[in-house]
Amino acid sequence: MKANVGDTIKFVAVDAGHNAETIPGFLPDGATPITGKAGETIEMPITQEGLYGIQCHPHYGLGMVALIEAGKLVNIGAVKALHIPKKAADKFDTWFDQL
Ligand SMILES: [Cu+2]
Repeated sequence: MKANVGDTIKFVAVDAGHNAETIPGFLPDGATPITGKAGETIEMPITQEGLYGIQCHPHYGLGMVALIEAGKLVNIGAVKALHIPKKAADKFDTWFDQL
């Protein structure tokens, strides 16, 4: 999804079995990582331009991820170089093609 610097993304918990947290290294320099607990609604301020990768930690390996695009893709090289589980990486690759 697209966002703008200054926005706040709200991950609304609808099930106690999931969380939302930033994937390590998958956010722009200077941005603040988030780590939601399972079943917790959490907000993430978009403070920097770039790509933000979000995982549901228990289901990361199953490909439960999200991508937020804010402004210029300043960190696309860095995030493409991350080691990401196959099913999640396949999703990101599909989304990268659509940027
Ligand atoms: Cu999950």
